[in-house]
Amino acid sequence: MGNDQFMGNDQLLNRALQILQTNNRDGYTIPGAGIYLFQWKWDSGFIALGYSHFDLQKAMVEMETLFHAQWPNGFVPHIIFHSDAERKNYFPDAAFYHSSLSENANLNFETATLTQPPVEGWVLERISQNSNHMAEVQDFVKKLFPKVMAQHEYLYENRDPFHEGLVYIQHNWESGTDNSPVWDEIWNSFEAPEYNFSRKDTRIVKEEQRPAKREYDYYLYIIDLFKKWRYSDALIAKKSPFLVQDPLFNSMLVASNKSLIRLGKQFGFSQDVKRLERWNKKSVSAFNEKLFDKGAGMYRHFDLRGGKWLDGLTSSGFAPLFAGIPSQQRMRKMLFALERFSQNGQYFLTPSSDPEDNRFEPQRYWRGPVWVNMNWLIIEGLKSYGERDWAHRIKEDTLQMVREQGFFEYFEPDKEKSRKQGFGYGSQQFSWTAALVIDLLNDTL
Ligand code: 9WN
Repeated sequence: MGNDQFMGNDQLLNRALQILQTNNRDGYTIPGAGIYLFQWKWDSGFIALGYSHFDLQKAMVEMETLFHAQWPNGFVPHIIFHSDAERKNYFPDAAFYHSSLSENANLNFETATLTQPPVEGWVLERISQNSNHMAEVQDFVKKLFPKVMAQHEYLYENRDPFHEGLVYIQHNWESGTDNSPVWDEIWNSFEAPEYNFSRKDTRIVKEEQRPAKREYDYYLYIIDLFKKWRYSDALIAKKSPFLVQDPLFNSMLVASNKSLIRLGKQFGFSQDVKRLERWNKKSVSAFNEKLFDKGAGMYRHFDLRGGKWLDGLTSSGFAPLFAGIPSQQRMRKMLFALERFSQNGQYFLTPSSDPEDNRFEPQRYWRGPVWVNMNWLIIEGLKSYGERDWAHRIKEDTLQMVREQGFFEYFEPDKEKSRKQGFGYGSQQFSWTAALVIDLLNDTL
């Protein structure tokens, strides 16, 4: 850890390669030893992107394994519990999710019953680009295209009850940003019972870096409600207290739509291209109309149940940059918001939640620390707008943070503390940190 302060780029790269090798299992990659012992959906996307720079075979297998567990209705679960041996080491486990209660479940796999941001479309396109369009990779893309398309169809048909072009998430775990302060308001809107269970995560990671126990009660209770409704999307849309149009999730959908449109044209999926274009046009305009907060200069979460924005600004509100959603003018406003998140350079970009919010906690998971995957999305977004200096700044922040703190899951945002402390938070050899550092180091930016 301390040594990482002196790591040059070659050492960073070697360390990243080692981590992916260590975390690689039979056909998939665990996010982090000890704590995340199975395959996670959006992790696999970032990890496959990292592999595509040095082992295309692994990149393709990672994605194929993920889609083996896809449900017949197009839904892709966020955890695939491949290993029976590790079952006792993660909670909630497959037994708690009890996926067979759903008439749509894929009974060949033990899976969770929630999903995660739909990154797969743009991941496929980037793998294809990184392979220089090699024939074998083209075949892989053609094979996976309909599966990714089916996921988008599932989302537009089941997660958009008012046909707005924006899909909702039904659980905080679907956002990828589990204990973000934006959910607090929802937890305050209903009562969850106290669950009696033993936390597995806090055996590995300090309690103050993880969500609070009381929050877990809410996370579990919503799943229990879903079980009562046999995971019917229609009942969930009608009754569940948690129904949110999340800017990160919808940005990933739009970015993937755009990639699928380009890939679909290339590979002759013309009917699909037409549908994707229709969906996407609607999504982008609803996104800009409904989720942009002019005062804050960034995008917000919309609570479909409460009929208003959720309280709080988070790094998810910058993700639309990655999908090319804001106009140039809006993008420039977002730069001011980014600067504010850095607190005049006191913090590495991009703290996961607003440092001026009194709920900001720099060590606790999605309530303050910096995450490499969010930075990577913002860097790529800024590049696409021609904002190379900004992109460069966030890339340098990211690499500096990893050099000083190590390949952690999430990072201390305060630059001075980072230098002195020499470690980050959460899992210590985290796969997407490694995979995305590989991608960043391959970029000439
Ligand atoms: C629940 C695996 C996952 C990430 C999420 C991150 C965390 C899981 C957990 O770990 O969530 O899905 O047990 O805390 O928040 O983004 O995909 O790395």
